Amino acid sequence: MDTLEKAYAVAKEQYAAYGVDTEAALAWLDKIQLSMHCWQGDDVAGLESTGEALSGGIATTGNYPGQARNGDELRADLDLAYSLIPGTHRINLHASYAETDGVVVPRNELRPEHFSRWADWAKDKGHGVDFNPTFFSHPLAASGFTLSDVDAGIRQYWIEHAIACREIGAAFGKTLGTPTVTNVWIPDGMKDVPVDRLAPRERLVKSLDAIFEKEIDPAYNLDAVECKLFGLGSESYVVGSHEFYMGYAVSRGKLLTLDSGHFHPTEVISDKLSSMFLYVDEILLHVSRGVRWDSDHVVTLNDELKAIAHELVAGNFLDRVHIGLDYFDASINRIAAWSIGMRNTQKALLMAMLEPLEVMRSFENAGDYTKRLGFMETWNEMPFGAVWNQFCLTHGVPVGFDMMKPISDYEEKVLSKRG
Ligand code: RNT
Ligand code: ZN
Repeated sequence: MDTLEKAYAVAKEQYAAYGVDTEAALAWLDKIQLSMHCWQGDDVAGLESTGEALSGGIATTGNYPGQARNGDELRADLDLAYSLIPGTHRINLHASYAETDGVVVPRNELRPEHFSRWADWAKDKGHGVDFNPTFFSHPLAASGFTLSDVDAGIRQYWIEHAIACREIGAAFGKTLGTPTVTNVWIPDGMKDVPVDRLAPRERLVKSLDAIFEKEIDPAYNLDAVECKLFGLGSESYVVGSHEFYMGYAVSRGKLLTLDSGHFHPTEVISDKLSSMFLYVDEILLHVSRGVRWDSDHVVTLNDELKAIAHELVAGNFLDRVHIGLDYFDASINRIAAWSIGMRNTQKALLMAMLEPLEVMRSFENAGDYTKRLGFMETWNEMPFGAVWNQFCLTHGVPVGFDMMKPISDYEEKVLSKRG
């Protein structure tokens, strides 16, 4: 037995002493597919080749070499990232990643065939696809408004775009045999204090209702709506706030998207899950990490990530949640950024799956909060890493920092050669 195997054997016994079956936890984690966001690979640039700068109050900073410049490069980079992440996972695409061979296709005219390369690749590699209409980096979003714009023509363009995207989502879902979650996030908002907070929200409700008017089989496409507190340049007012979409999702039976970077700095989505699951069937997560004014740092294994995972497991919500990642860091190797965030999300889930909930609940239910705290704090000393390493080993992916080796090799051979 080598060191890692020995460590796992000992860890297994330590967990078993608390009634925790590590093999069952590993088998459970195996069932969880995460949706990896394509946009980390090219700094949210997209493939439309219209030369539009990133807009919508989101921004990437950094100029680390190796940004993917076309679909083939992006897919090659994604392949490497997936090879470092245990299990098979989904891909989350934006409409701006259409491949139209140099022809500029208006976004309201996008069709499934503009994504055929993605569909072929996804089918070949076994990735389910999730999708997003792109309401930014576009001249018709230059006012800072899209679905809630005062101009009916602008609203109509974006309504048609979102309708087209639901059809594309459904086509992916049908082809791949797994429903696409199509997520609507719009940047609409104001830098300074508005006079009228109501009218744009009334317009947004109407636009969304028009988008969702046609029923689509949930076996092919599921609709989600994503709120935000503020963005760069929309500091004073965001039309699609939390209350707005919470009400919309509940009243219309849509999925609610909770992005962990979209709330006040001390406000956490882990505390929202048990409330929202009482009122919506399913939730889409955008796992991210807010740092001061930025909502999109690479996901680290921090307290909030662990808390989110705990809530999903303890509340038995894993079959009602779609876990997507959403961040973009252009200051480090982008493949590492993907792998680190994905692996961390899996680690947090595994930690939660290894918790002896019965034991922990018994202290709480007895009102013994001293023992509850004592137990939870000493539980941190458990040999979690040995169980995680076992998961990596059985999936044939690198253990620990060995993950960096193939990334460094690829950086030297491929990424450093990109202009
Ligand atoms: C922006 C939202 C949104 C985007 C992606 C690119 O704040 O989080 O989800 O990050 O759609
Ligand atoms: Zn998001």
